[in-house]
Amino acid sequence: MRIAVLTGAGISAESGLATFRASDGLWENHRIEDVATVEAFERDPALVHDFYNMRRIKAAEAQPNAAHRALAELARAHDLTLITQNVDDLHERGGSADVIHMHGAVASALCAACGHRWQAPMVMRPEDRCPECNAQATRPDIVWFGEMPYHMERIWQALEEAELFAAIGTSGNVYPAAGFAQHAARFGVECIELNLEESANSRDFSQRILGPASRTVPEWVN
Ligand code: BJW
Repeated sequence: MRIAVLTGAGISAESGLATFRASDGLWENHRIEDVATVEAFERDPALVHDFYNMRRIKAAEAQPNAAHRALAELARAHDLTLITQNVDDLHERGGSADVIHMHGAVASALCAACGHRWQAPMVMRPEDRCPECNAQATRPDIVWFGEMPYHMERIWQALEEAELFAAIGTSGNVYPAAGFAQHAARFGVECIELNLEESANSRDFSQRILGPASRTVPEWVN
C-alpha cells in the first residue's frame, strides 16, 4: 500500500524533546513565532543561535522511541513516504531511511550567502564563516516562518499518489503541513490522525486515534 506519513513534535515528546505549543513549550519566554524568523535572526543572531545550540544538544542526547521504530517497520511492509516537520534525526536513528525533513535539520548548517550546506558544529556562533565561500553568513539549516519549506514538489506528489495519509503528533497550526490532509482528501486519500488530543485541523481527518504516540503508532502499524 502507498502510505504518506507526516510527523510533528509530538512523536519526539516521549524521547524528551519539548513540543512547541504545549504550556511548557515556551523557550525562556520566547514564542517559537518570535525566534524562528529571518527577522529575529537578523535582530539578534546570538539569541537565535543559542536556541538552536540548545536544541542541537538535546536532540543529540535524545533516543528514538517506539513510535519512531514502528514507522521504520511500516516502511519494510509498505511503500512509505515519511515526511517530518521535526529537525531532530530520531527517525533516522530509529531505522528510517530517506526521511523528508521539510523544516530542515538542526545538525545542518547553511550559508545564507552561497547556499552551501555542511554538518553544523554542536555550538554555532554568529562569527562562524562558511567553509566554501568564507562569508560570515552562516545560519542553522532550518525553515523559518515566511520561508519556503523544503522538498514541496515531492511532498505534494506523495500526498496525491497515496492511498492513506497519516499525521502523527502535530498540532495542525503551521502551514503548509496543516493543509496536507485537506489536499490529500481532495485526491481521494483516506486521512487518519494520531495525536494526544484532537489537532486544530482534526475535521480534515476521517479517523482519529488519540493517545501517546509510543503506544498508538506501534498499535496502528501492527
Ligand atoms: C503528542 C504527544 C505524544 C504531544 N504523542 N502526540 C495565516 C494563515 C495561513 C498561513 C499563514 C498565515 N500567516 C502566516 C502563514 C504561513 C506560516 C504559518 O503557518 N503560520 C502559522 C503560525 C499561522 N507558515 C510558514 O511561514 C511556512 N512557510 C510557508 O508557508 O511558505 C509559503 C508556502 C506557500 C504555499 C506552499 C508552500 C509554502 C514555514 C513554516 C516554518 C515552521 N517552522 C517551525 C520552526 C522551525 C523548525 C524548528 O525550530 O524546529 O517549525 S515553527 C514550529 O511549528 C516548527 C514545527 O515543525 C512546526 C509545527 O509544530 P508541530 O510539530 O505541530 O508541534 P506543536 O508543538 O505545535 O504540536 C505538537 C502536537 O503533538 C500537539 O498537538 C500535541 O497534542 C501532540 N503531542 N505529545 C502524540 N506523546
